[in-house]
Amino acid sequence: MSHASRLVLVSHRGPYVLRPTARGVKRERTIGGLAVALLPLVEKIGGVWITSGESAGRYMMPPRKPRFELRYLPLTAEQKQGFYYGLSNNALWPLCHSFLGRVHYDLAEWNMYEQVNSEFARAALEEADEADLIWVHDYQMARVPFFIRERRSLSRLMFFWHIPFPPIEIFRTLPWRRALLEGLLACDLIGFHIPEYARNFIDSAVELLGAQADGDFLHYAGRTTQVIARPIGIDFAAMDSMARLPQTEARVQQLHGALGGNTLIIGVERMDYTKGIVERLRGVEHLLEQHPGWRGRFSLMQIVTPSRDGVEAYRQKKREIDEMVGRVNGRFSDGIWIPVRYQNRSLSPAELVAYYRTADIALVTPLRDGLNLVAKEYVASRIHNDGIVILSEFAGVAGQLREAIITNPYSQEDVAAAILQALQMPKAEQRQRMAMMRARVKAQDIRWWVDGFLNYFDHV
Ligand code: GDG
Repeated sequence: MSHASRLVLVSHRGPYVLRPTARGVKRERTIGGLAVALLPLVEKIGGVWITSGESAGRYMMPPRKPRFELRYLPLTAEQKQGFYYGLSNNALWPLCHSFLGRVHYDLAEWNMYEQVNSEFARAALEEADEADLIWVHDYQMARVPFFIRERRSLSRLMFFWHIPFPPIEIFRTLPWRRALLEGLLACDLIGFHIPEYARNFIDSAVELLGAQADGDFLHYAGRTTQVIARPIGIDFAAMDSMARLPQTEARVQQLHGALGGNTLIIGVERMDYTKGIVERLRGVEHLLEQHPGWRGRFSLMQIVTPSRDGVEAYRQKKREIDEMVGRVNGRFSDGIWIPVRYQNRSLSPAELVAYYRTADIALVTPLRDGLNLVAKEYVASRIHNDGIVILSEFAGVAGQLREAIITNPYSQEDVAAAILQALQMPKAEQRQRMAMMRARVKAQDIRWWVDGFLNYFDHV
């Protein structure tokens, strides 16, 4: 990106939630893939990040060493309900993850989505001039590019879609499918994690809008948009260094002591029905049932970070997980050993890295996941080159982490077999597989990912 231009980021969630306290405003890091990935970028190159917040405001961040400006746009209660809980969480999220049974379409919610997207577009135009690069993120903001382009045709516009883009036969159920596609096609460049999602998007644009496809270019309404696949990376170097800190080492030793030599399997996710937590617990249950010899020899540490608890589907899923943990522990615990250790809270980054380092196996079995950063973070934390990743074939990251044990999360037999294979994998094989995964996660890190987008405008 040329140095004369600034970066204007637009996303529903930002890197911090600000909470007013008696002693001023307190900032809390948000949890979630997008915020974790983009913060190092904007801290490095500067610019403005527009996100939604409880009240309007602008803050230089971080306060002591300002690198970028954070601008909050407030949503009214009605907007939050219609745009966020409604259209984003109850329509687009299940639609894109191919959970058609959970989809709920409501015109009033769509209208609210349009209204909020239009407000974000206006804010972006207030921050950016024509030389600046506007980078819009994720499914809550699909109409923003359209509203920007409508008001200023010469904007430099990119989009990254963080979740899956579904096959056309699923996507076409969305009543506002044309508007959503037109929203995105107002961009110069649209990125998806993997080629399958890019292909699905291109198919939909051709079939439902009559766009002309030419390789990875789409021509529509007198404009050309490039569609690329580039899986998001993590800050490998930062994760690797954190894993090597003396404090991390001390915590790892402490955790090992508490485990008494048992194998530790770790699962970390936001509370979400797409993450396959209940199905995974069934896999563990099946294994303990079929292979009693493994009872008492391993534990699953399942961390579930609270998320979207304003949505009934999420509250219900939490109840189901609570019950399932209780059932497995009730059936198999011998009073001292418990098969599932469950934490329904979020951990500090330092604590999370210590868990990654302690765990012999990472169990990452979403029913569908745009990419999945947890698997990459686990790999980056494995500084001794050992450890095993069990990965769902429906996580976008499966194409990159090919040396993982790949499993079908819908099958308890398959998940149980994958865990069994991991429990028995010799160290030499672990090291061979892990070394290859580490090399790839390191080479395709967050900088690699970002460069693919920021360099785009240098070449056109
Ligand atoms: C979306 C897409 C795509 C979780 N619990 C804690 C914690 N986390 C952090 C993890 C990781 C992030 O949250 C979760 O990222 P994922 O990629 O696994 O999943 P989503 O939030 O659904 O993200 C996804 C991503 O966007 C990026 O494009 O990969 O497919 O769904 O970074 O570490 N972090 C801390 N404590 C926790 O308890 N500190």
